[in-house]
Amino acid sequence: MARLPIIVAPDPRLKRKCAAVEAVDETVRTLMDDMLETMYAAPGIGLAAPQVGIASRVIVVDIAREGEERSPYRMANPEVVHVSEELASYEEGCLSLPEHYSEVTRPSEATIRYLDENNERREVEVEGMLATCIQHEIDHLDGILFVDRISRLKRDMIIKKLVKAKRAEARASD
Ligand code: GNR
Ligand code: NI
Repeated sequence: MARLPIIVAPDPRLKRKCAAVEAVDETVRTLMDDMLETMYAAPGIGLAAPQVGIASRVIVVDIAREGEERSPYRMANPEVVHVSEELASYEEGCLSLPEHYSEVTRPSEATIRYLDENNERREVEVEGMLATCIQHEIDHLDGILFVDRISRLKRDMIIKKLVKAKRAEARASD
């Protein structure tokens, strides 16, 4: 297993629409495991392939708390096939928008169809934090960040701060 560097916004690699995988083979399985290792180390509760520079429709999620037993999902080509009318708001964060958080409203329940690590077709019904997290990860596969779902004022403020932080870092490593 390997830990992969996580891309921080703004970056064009976070804005691409990712391609479906043809099948979950050994290469995709290794990517899923590397992404899980990267996510646990961060730490985070989800990670999408574009965040580690891979433009493929692969996500991993584990919302278990520290000390609880791990319960990872490995998903290829995840699709939202049904959402509830009911909405829920959560304070979201993103490893590609470090140290920025904002309330995002999304459907509170969703049905997700995907290929698992054995290339088997599966469907799960999810709710609560898990539903929020999976929708956040699927957004990444379409080049969408949580800041694209909040007010422009808040989005511009966050992006401005990230650009500033990148400039400061570039100067520091000169
Ligand atoms: O670690 C993460 N926490 C989180 C909190 C609320 C809603 C979504 C998330 S996902 C995020 C990790 C990440 O950036 N995944 O793409
Ligand atoms: Ni994210």
